[in-house]
Amino acid sequence: MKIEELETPTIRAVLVGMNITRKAENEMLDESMEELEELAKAAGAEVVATTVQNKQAIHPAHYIGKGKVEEIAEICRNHDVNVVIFNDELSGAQIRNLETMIGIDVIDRTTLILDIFAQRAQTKEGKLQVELAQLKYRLPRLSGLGKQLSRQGGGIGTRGPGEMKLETDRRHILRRIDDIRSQLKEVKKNREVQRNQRLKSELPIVALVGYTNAGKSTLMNVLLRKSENYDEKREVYTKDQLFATLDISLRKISLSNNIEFLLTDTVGFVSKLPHDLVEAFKATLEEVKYADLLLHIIDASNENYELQKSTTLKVLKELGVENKKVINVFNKCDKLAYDIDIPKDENSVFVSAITGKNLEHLIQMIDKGIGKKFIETKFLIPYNQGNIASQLHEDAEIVSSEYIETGIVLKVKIEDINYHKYKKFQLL
Ligand SMILES: Nc1nc2c(ncn2[C@@H]2O[C@H](COP(=O)(O)OP(=O)(O)OP(=O)(O)O)[C@@H](O)[C@H]2O)c(=O)[nH]1
Ligand SMILES: [Mg+2]
Repeated sequence: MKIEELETPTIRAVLVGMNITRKAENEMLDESMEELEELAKAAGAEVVATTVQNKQAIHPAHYIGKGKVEEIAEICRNHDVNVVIFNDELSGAQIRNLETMIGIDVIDRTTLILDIFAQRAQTKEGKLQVELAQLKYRLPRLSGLGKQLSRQGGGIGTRGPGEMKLETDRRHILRRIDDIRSQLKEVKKNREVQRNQRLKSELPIVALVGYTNAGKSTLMNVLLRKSENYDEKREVYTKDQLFATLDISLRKISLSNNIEFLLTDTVGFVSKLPHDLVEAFKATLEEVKYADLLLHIIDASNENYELQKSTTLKVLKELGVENKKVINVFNKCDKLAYDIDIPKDENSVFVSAITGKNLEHLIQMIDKGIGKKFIETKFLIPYNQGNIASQLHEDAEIVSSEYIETGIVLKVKIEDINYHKYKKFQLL
């Protein structure tokens, strides 16, 4: 027997969903509950039971009806359950009431997702971002979290940096939030320096985006293996679990026929991704903003792939990058019972990162996507960079110019290869 098995007590969970009638999104409740189960597993819990209540409206004090609460309390008593996980966000008061009525810990979907992120964060930046999101989520719920705050580690929802500090007062938390924000500002500065160096390299940037577990990191490794500068140590972590990747990674890919680009791998998305988390990860995800091309990886073998696809598009919109050029990469086609050809739509391709099917075709599409083309965009050139402005006049066709306080705004038509030189001046 492995020691970890002795040390890690199993967390046994009951999942609770709410089907509020006449709400369009409830058509997706089944998918959402299945996903909640995956999330619970990803946090290390074993799901004992799942229950859904159909109701016209939520109960303000305990979210679900009293009868349902009693039913859940009974299941928990009979099956040694130690946490009840709700599919929707709960208020502090609702959590407190439910915990009193059921007698064990109650958490919501957001707390669960934040918990997974707290477990997975590796880098200093990732840890700070997750802690910030956790604190911001807990702050308005403090009055309801008396029980959770007095706990130390252990179960879901109590992990994560800063747990000890949460036992002190609200002011302390606010101070900690300020402190994290300023630390993140520093990290951001460093990131900008690195980014400017990268932009100078003039290589186009391709970003992998998509739902968690779609195969983004696997695809990155496959492209790395085809790359001339392949080094096993540069491979990224992949696993059949939600949120395997939390930290951004960037790799140079050099393929035959002079196809060269920088590839970034990012955190995956999930439906109802907590707003605080998206906010907290915006800095990391900013890399996506600077991408020339997005590869939207979709797990074609997942029966909910349409929902997953639209969720990703929603998050991209929230990040303000919905207008980027995108290739829809339908991955895992080896798992499909039927054989799919490349769709007629010229921006889509079916691939398998595992068998290598259609990868050459994808590479051709990437090449085309990052190849020579004209871009219409706006640059803001500060007044003290007159040489840049005059160089730009040579490299691009100036459509219009406008003088503002911080510099000159030039609307230009510029060839792709020249565009990279000025990208850091782009007005986003
Ligand atoms: N059968 C099959 N499995 C795949 C394919 N691509 C990826 N996988 C598997 O899918 C799982 C998830 O792959 P990852 O590359 O970690 O997925 P990801 O999109 O990076 O996920 P997150 O980092 O969690 O957002 C792994 O177990 C992979 O082996 C594929 O083409 N076919
Ligand atoms: Mg990944």
